[in-house]
Amino acid sequence: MSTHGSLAHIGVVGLAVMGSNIARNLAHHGHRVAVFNRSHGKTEALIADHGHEGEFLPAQTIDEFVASLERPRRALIMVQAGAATDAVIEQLADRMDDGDIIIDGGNSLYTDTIRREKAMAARGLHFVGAGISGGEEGALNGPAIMPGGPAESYKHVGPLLESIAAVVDGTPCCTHIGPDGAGHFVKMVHNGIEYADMQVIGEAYHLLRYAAGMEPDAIARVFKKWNTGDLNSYLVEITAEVLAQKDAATGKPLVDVIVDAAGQKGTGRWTVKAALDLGIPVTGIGEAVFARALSGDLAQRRATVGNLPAGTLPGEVINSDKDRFIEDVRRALYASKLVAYAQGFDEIKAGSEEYGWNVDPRDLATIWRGGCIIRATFLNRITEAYDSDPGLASLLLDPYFNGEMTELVDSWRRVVVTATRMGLPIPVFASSLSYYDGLRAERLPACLIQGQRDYFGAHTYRRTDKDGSFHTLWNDDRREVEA
Ligand code: NBP
Repeated sequence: MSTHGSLAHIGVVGLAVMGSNIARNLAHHGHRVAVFNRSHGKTEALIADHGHEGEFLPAQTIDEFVASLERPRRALIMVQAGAATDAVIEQLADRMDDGDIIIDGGNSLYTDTIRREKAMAARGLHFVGAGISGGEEGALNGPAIMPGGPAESYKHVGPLLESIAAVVDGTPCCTHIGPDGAGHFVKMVHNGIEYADMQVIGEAYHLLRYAAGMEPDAIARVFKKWNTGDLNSYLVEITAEVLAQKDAATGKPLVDVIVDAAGQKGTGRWTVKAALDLGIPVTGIGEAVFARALSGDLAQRRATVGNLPAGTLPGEVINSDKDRFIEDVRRALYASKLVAYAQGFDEIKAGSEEYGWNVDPRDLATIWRGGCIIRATFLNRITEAYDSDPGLASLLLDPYFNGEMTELVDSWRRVVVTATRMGLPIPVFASSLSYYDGLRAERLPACLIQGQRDYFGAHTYRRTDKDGSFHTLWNDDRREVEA
């Protein structure tokens, strides 16, 4: 029921799919929620369809909306990221007072959040950039929430946000991540990991389909089984559902009638751009973003399919030991996924150091266990890993994951060899294995690259046997001089 006369605990601006579901979620948890949308029709639709679910205060104007909030005012923005978010922030800030709190729950770029937080702080307002994951279903029934911003404001928004978040083992999937852009940065990397996770699942499917010759129904059963073990996760669970789905119009597996060109909205790309700036190799996420780009260029693919030589190496016959191949693929998937998470956590660590956020990796593994798209049982293991060694140089060095790798690596290599011989694309399986071997390698060809750089650009190099920087006089008598 709408309640007039009392002030709202929190307000939501932007009532498209995410905002209206978050507003309903808040109302379901006993909060009185002011609601406002630029075009009033969405506000009317929310109240008409769901007004009975709790206490809503619908506003026709932004003035009415701000006036309906108790102090300190808390306004959650759920509008399109970018210019729309800036416009709404300005409208709110113009009407708010010292100590009021603006929460941006959209998928904003963390650098925008840093800028906005600074601008709002200068006006005496608190600004909380909160990453929210879980799509529309999560928004309604319990998302994972990653709020950044001043610790002080978390006292006012934390309990509210925690009350609507998913809960795992009694712990809400929401915690204060760090100052200014920390929450949106972490949400961005979460989405990047999601890209890699989806791609490795896709590669596993592709191998079972085109190397082992299995039908989608049978592969669905394999994923269902995998979901009962180490790979237990939301994404593996829905993969089994999607693969088992039949197209009503043709009777074919639905996956066979879906165009194989993947879309993207940008958070994966942002993760890779930020990683490039920070100098962190997120090869799994990068290859996943590029794999979507390759799939999406249908014109180029039309020109190339069938027109590039595959080579003449005989493929392998999987039929003889299909069960072993399936298990090898499962292990390759698990290993590549571990690498993607290890790289994502490396990026968060680097971002945290660069911006002075002090992000605790244990918090992330804990709050990603529920609500969000990458929720997975193995996140408990990541929490344990950082619990026993908060300064872990790489997740892969944690004794548990290290032990897992011992089990996985032979299968992983076999799968990469098989796929490569058969000409099947496995960008994340293969690049993750190369990354892993790069980490293990005693010597890398970077020594030669330093030599080349010194040759053409006098960039100098360091020696293995003494301190200092050196340069070889390549165009003279090739003596080495100290730089
Ligand atoms: P959209 O991202 O589709 O945005 C639509 C909303 O933005 C509408 O309420 C629209 O108002 C409002 N809006 C726009 Br567009 N320009 C505006 C402006 N200049 N001033 C005021 N309002 C404006 O909505 P969504 O899919 O619900 O997502 C909301 C946020 O949550 C986004 O930042 C999104 O990236 C993020 N997110 C989405 C998901 C998901 O699964 N969809 C998941 C996680 C996060 P109108 O009705 O008047 O046009």
